[in-house]
Amino acid sequence: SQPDPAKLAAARAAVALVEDGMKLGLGTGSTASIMVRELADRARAENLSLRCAATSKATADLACDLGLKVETLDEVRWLDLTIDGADEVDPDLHLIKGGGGAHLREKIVAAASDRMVVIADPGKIVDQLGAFPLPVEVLQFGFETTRTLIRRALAALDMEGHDVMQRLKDSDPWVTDEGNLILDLHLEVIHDPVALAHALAAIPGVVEHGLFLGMCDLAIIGKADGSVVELN
Ligand code: DER
Repeated sequence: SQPDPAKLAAARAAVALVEDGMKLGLGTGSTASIMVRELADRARAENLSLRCAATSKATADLACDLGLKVETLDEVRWLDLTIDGADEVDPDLHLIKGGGGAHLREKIVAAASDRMVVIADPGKIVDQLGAFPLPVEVLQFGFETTRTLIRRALAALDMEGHDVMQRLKDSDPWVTDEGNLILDLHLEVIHDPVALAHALAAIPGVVEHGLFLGMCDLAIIGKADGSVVELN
């Protein structure tokens, strides 16, 4: 099947930023997967020497299968550039990520990078975050306690009354690469992402939330006609 033209345009523009010898973070999701394929093609065509750290087992497997050199983040240590997708991008380049269930490793890899570039189709652009359910990675131990503490934290922020749903894969609990669970917070709109991020991070059973604040340096938005718009 042909890749989505908007996602392909964004992926190609991001891959054009890659220089020989770079250490790269490879994102997760459908847009990032298109990027990995484009990157592998370019690396082979130009005989680029690259070192890559992946944000999920799925991305690591794909990159390896396509001939890219994938190492652990600790082996690569620090990255020149991470290219990843997003579920929502707001005007401040704050992101919601985690739709693919990989936001824990994605945030660590992005934090270990000199530059984070997001690639997305126009549907990801929002005025305010929150229409996309906010993913929160949660330990299995005390899962229901953590869900209760999240609900209390939302109430304290006048955000009560919204669904806090466990993510399922088919009819079983979704389990992340790290063996944790995911709760999706159906908040509709997030007026104060910074306050929400701090409140969630303070809850003991919360491993990581999908708000990426101040981490994205450039968003490349692809269009169906093959053009791109750059937001920074
Ligand atoms: O899970 C993630 O963070 C992915 O990057 C997701 O946000 C974007 O996935 P998509 O490119 O398939 O829309």
